[in-house]
Amino acid sequence: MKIQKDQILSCNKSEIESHKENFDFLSQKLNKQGHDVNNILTRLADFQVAIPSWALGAGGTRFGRFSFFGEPSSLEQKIEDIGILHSLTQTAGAVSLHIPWDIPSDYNAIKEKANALDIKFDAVNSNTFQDQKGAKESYKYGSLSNTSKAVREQAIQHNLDVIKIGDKLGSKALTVWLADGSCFPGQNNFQTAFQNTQDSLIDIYKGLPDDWKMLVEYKPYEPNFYSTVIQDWGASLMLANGCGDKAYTLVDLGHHLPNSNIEQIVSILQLKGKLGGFHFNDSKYGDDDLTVGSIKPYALFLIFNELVYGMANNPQNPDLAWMIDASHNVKDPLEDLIQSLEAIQEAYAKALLVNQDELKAAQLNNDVVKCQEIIQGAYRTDVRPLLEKARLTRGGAISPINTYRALDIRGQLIKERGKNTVATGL
Ligand code: LRH
Ligand code: MN
Ligand code: MN
Repeated sequence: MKIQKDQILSCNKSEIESHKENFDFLSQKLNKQGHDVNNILTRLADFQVAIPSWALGAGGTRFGRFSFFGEPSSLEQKIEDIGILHSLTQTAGAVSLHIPWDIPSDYNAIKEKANALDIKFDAVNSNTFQDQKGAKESYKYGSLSNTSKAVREQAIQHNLDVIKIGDKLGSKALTVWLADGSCFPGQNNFQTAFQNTQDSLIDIYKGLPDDWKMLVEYKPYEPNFYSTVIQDWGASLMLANGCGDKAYTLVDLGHHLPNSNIEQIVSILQLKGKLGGFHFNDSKYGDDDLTVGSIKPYALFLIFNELVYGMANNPQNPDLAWMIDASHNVKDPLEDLIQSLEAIQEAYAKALLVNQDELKAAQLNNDVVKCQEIIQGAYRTDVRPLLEKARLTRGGAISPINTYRALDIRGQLIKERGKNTVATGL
């Protein structure tokens, strides 16, 4: 299933008038304020976010899973779904694979398919949080941190294998997330678990190609509920530093205790040149993996404000691997991803409207009220016409959700793939 350009064009027809009106009004206003609208549009169009291969099927909880039907049941079909997202939004130009959930069977065919749809292979994710079929050792009590050398070696080898798979596809980063930890006090020796993890990561790092990055993801709890070995950015940064220059911290928005100041974490990691990747989602309580921007859009904007500052002022920090890490069980996964992509672009566009020079001057004058006016002035601007324009100039949809529904994409996928499909993943 592939959306044709003229299908999008014809859907755009009914929206073009009002888009033009709204865009002209906004761009005139922004130009008057001294913004370079064309530059903002280019930056929006250039901002591509990877879609995780595990988010294309309806997600589940441990209590149940309700299909949306027509879900992709092979990697090929997942790439096709990302192609649909990309042609509508023009911002989903990459895929992030989770191994072994999505091992390509035919590398050339997969690469050709992705290439034809203008999709790149972003970071590859290893999985040592589940036991794999036929595996000799079990990860029940941890993987890279395990007290057993044989288990650690198996987990190290898996990560090395994932690098090899990613290398064949053109990926340039390995993301390591560990479920390792303990459920009860006294179960683990914190120091031994941490040191084992460091030593294992160093062994993986040794197998990393020169032009690759290793991204170390942290998370405070779940599935372990008393302690997690890589529980926060401090632990991740220590481990990354212990490996070397090509190792970085990865921030997943849902992996923080309530009310953590994520924008400050992001800012300081960039200052130190150690922010390597980002997983977008939203949450009310924990690692809820809800649609980006659905719960705390202001927090997302504040994070983007720091990211924009860092991208402009911290050349010591590399380009980031951006990925959506959201998945749940009440929305059509493609519509959900469209909403997430929109929320990311919206927060980014608003952050680009913050006048950094004025903000710096207000900060130097300790004009606290002015600082807040500048930040919130940008946040309160309705930037959606900018997003529409950025998509439109690339042949995308003015409204991706409306077009998705008007073209009855889910209906067509069901016709093509059948009802009883199940995607691999969570
Ligand atoms: C863990 C996590 C990590 C995994 C993904 C499936 O909660 O955020 O990034 O790889 O979910
Ligand atoms: Mn994540
Ligand atoms: Mn998570």
